[in-house]
Amino acid sequence: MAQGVAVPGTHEDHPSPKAKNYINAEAGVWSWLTTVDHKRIGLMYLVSTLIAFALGGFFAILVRLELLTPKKTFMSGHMYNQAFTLHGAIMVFLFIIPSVPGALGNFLLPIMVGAKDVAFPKLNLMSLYLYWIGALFTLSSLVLGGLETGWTFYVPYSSTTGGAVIAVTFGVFVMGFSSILTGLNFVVTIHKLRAPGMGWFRLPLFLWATYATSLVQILATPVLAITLLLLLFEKAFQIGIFDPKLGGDPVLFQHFFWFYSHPAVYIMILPGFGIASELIAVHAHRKVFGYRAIAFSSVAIALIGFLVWGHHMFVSGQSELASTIFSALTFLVAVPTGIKMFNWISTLWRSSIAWTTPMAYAAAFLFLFAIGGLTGLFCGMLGTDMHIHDTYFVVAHFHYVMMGGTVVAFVGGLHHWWPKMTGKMYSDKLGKLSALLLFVGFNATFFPQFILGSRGMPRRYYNYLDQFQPLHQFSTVGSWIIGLAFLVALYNLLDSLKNGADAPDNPWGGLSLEWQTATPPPTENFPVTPRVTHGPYDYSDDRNATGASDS
Ligand code: HEM
Ligand SMILES: [Cu+2]
Repeated sequence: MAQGVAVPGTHEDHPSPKAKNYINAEAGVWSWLTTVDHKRIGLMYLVSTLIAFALGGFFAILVRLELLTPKKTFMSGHMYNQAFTLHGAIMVFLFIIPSVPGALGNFLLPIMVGAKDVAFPKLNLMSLYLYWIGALFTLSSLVLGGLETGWTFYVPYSSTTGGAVIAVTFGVFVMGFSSILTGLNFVVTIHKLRAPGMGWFRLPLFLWATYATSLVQILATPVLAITLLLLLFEKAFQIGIFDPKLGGDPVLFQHFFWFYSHPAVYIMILPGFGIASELIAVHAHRKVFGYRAIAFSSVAIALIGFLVWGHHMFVSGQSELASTIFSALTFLVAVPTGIKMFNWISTLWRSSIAWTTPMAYAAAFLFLFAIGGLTGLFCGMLGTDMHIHDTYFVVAHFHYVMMGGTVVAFVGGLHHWWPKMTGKMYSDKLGKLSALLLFVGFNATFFPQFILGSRGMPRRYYNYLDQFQPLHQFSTVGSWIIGLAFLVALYNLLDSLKNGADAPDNPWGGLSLEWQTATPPPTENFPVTPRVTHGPYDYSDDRNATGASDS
C-alpha cells in the first residue's frame, strides 16, 4: 500500500507533458541562481559536485599513471605531492561531503516528508553560494602555486611550506558553513514539516541517515572551522600554537583535525547507507528487515563516531592507554554498522529481486562496503595498525569505504531517482554495464593496494621498490576501467535527457512519498499536503508474517 493517500493531480492522473514542473516553471539562468526551490538547489549541487568529482578523478588518474613505474614516469616529486593532495582535498571537501546531502538530500527530503520545501529556503540557497565561494577559493590553488601538504594539512609542514595553504584552508573554512547550515535546515525540516501521519517510524530510512548525517555536520564541522582558522593564523602570523619551533604542539593539530575528520567520514558514508536501504527495499519490493534497528543504527554510528578520532594517531606518540581505549571504541562502531549489513542481506533473503540498474549498484555496494568495513577493523587494531599505518592498506581501506561505499551508492541512487528528477528513463542495459565496469575496475584498482600495503608499500611515495611494480601496474589499469565506467554512466544519463522515454511517476513501484507525486515534481511538490497512512516499505509480504510491519 502506498505510504500516503493519493492526492488529486498526482500519479493516478498522469499530467500532460507540458504540465508545469520545477524545471520548466521558470526560465532563464537568473531564475536558477535566485531560486529557493529545494529541487533546483539540489540539481545545482549535483552538477557542481559532479564537476568536482571529475576534477578529483582527473588527479587520481594522474597519480595512478605516475605509479606505473618505480622511478619517475612523467611527474616530478613536487608535482606528485600536489596531485595526490589536490585529489584528496577535492574529493573530500568539494565532492563527497556536499554531494549526497547537497544533491539528493536537497531534492528528496522535503518531498519524502510531504512538505513544500525545507524549513529555511533562503538559507538553503545561501548554503549553496557558500559552497561555491569556498570551492573557488580551494580551486584557486591550481593557479596560486598548488598545494602539497596532503589533504590532512599536517603541521608544521603546512604552516611552513609554500603554495596556496591559506587560500585552501580559507576555502574549506567557508564550505564548512555550507555544511553546518544545510544540516541545520534538514534537522528543522524533519522535526517541523512532516505531513500529517508521517511519524518518525514512517520516515524513509534515507531520511534517518540524512538526519544522523546532519547532526554530525552541525556538531563536528565547527571544530574543523576553528582548527583551520588556527592554522591560517599560525601560517600568517607565526603565533606558536602548532609549530614546535614557536612553542606550539603539532600533535594538538592532529587531535583537532581528526576530532572533526573521523566523524566527517560518517558525513561521507551515512548518506550512502541511506541510499542503500532505499534501493534494496524498493527493488526487492520487500518490507525492510528491522526498520527501527537500521534507523537507530544511523544515529548510533553518528554519536559513537565522535569517540574514536585517536585511532588515526596510534603512531603519533599517544599513550598506550589512550590508544587502547580508542581501539576498543573503534570496534564499537562496527556493531551498528554490522546491524545494517545484516538487515540489508536479511531483507534481500528469499525476495524476488528486480535486477534493475539501481539494484546492480546496490549489490556492488554491499560487496565493496563489506570489504571496506572489515578492513577498518584491521586499521583499528593496535597491533596491526603499527604495521599498516600510512601504507597502501589504509589507502585501499578508505577507498573501499568512500568510493566502494558512498560513490557506488550515490551513482546507484542517481539512477534510482533520475526518472523522478528529470522525467526521463535511461538505457537499463548501459546502466548495468556501467555498474559492472565500475565493480571490476574498482576491485582491480584497490584490492592490490591491500597486498601492497601489507607488504610495506608506503602511501604518498613517488618512488617505490621494484617488487611492487606489477601490482601497481595492475592497479593503474584498474583505474582506467573505473574511468570508462563513469563515462558510460555519464553518456547514458545525458543521452536519456534527449532520447530517453518519458518516465512514469513510479517506475520502480516505490511506496514512499516521492513516488506519489508527478514526474518531474511540480514546484510545490504536492497540490495539497498528503496524509500519510502507512510506512515507506509496506509491501505485502507473507515472509514477514512475523509482524515486522512499519516497526
Ligand atoms: C576515481 C578513482 C580513484 C582513484 C584511482 C584514486 C586513487 C588514489 C591513490 C592512488 C591515492 C594515494 C596516493 C598516494 O598516497 O601517493 C589516493 C589518495 C586519496 N584518495 Fe583517491 N582515488 C580515487 C577516488 C577517490 C574518491 C572517490 C575519494 C573520496 C571521496 C578519494 C579520496 C582520496 C584521499 C582522501 C586520498 C589521500 C590523499 C592524501 O594522501 O593526501 N579518492 N587516491
Ligand atoms: Cu577514523
